[in-house]
Amino acid sequence: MQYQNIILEKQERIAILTINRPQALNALNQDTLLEIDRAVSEVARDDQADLLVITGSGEKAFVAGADIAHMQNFNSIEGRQFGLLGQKVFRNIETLEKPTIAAVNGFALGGGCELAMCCDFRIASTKAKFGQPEVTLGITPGFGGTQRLARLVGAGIAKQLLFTGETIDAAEALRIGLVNRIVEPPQLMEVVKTIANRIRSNSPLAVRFCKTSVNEGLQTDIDRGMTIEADLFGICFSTLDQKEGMKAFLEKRPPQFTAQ
Ligand code: CO8
Repeated sequence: MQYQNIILEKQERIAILTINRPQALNALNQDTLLEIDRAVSEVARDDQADLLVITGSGEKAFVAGADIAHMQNFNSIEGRQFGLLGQKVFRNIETLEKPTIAAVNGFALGGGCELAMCCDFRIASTKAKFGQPEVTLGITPGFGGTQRLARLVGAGIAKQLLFTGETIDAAEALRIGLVNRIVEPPQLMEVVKTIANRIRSNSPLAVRFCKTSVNEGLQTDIDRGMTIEADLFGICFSTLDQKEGMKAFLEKRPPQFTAQ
């Protein structure tokens, strides 16, 4: 499929989606959001793609936010529609039945921080910077930022970042748990691919069930969460991956998972 604002490529069964508008620090306008959505659907259908990595092109930015020039003259209906579009696209990434990793190579502000947060986890370069500066522009986050930031780092730290609009560096993002690891810029994609390959060596079904269990469990009470976990745990025993994983362990050899 042809894209103007993003690049979708595959390296050893890892799909890499690069937001590619470096002249606007990869800011998200409507066309870019629609292309991201199409690309995510493409990855969902692609049997040769096990995992999705999202990153930004150029040395400076992951994504510097929603496109301010695009939003400047919105009325409230257009604003709501744009917010709903971004929310839908990001929710599709969050619920993709394949693991997703944000490789945050630079500024991840506003919609960029929100894009990173809808991935399963974030690995950042030491040059990355994070923030939700919307209040400095007279708006609130609109692509899930108030919801996901509070769930990820807790309500107190989320409110401080949201109310001040301050930008934090990668070390602070690591300290508050917004990112899992920081690495020197030249090593970012290599480290992300190493983690991706480690995930790929495991049962795709079991990994997918872990993702579903965490995501759905976070939206409910602990008792319902335990039921979700027990149901998925039970289903594992109807899969060939479980038979192979346990057989391989007992035979002291690496497993050959088939996602069945
Ligand atoms: N939108 C549009 N263009 C942008 C954006 C953006 N978010 N960020 C940067 N650019 C453009 C600049 O206008 C500039 O263009 P030009 O060269 O034509 O003048 C180019 O990218 C380079 O940027 P700078 O010259 O500003 O680069 P600096 O290194 O000086 O600064 C910063 C880098 C600090 C990242 C700075 O560009 C900046 O502050 N950007 C804006 C960050 C921001 O406020 N992001 C939040 C946007 S709002 C949002 O994301 C809300 C999401 C939910 C929307 C819901 C809608 C209803």
